[in-house]
Amino acid sequence: MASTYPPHNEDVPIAAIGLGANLPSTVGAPAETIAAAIERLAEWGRVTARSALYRTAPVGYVDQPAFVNAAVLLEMELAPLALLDALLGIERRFGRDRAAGPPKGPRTLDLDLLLYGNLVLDDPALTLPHPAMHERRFVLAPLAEIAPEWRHPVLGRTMAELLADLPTKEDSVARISE
Ligand code: PH2
Ligand code: MG
Ligand code: MG
Repeated sequence: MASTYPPHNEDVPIAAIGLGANLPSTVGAPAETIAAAIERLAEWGRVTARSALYRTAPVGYVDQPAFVNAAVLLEMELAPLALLDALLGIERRFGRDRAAGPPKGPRTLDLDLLLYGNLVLDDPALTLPHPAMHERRFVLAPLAEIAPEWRHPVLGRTMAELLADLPTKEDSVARISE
């Protein structure tokens, strides 16, 4: 069996989750929402690593406030689609309304399932790895901080390598916490 990164109990799957927010939520400003969302994630499993918070320039739909982004590793017993349901439930608890606003537009909380062990999945409800993760500095900067050696199961490159491969745009992502 191919090994996953980081080393962990082989019986318990590990997921990488990207967090993002750029509107105030029911608990406060984006940085507070992200901290509170990580506490909610810890109710579903063991948060084995969490990145710093990053202030990031909006990508895709550019006429919106800067985002706060982060990443965590979660060891848990949930199957991928059950974990996705849990993430959507947490988004709703922080006031996310998927029907409101433009695609890729402002949001109170976005929880993206980026990686689930070495699983490659093409399901109408969930694509793994997350199909755009390797193109996004706001995803790779926090994730490479906590899982630099985790190898993308399709591209075969580690998170650190994928980050280094991105075109330089030094001002698009800035670390704002320890
Ligand atoms: N999320 C998006 C669209 N654009 N830009 C940044 N900087 N950070 C995000 O999390 C983000 C984005 C859609 O999910
Ligand atoms: Mg999302
Ligand atoms: Mg997203």
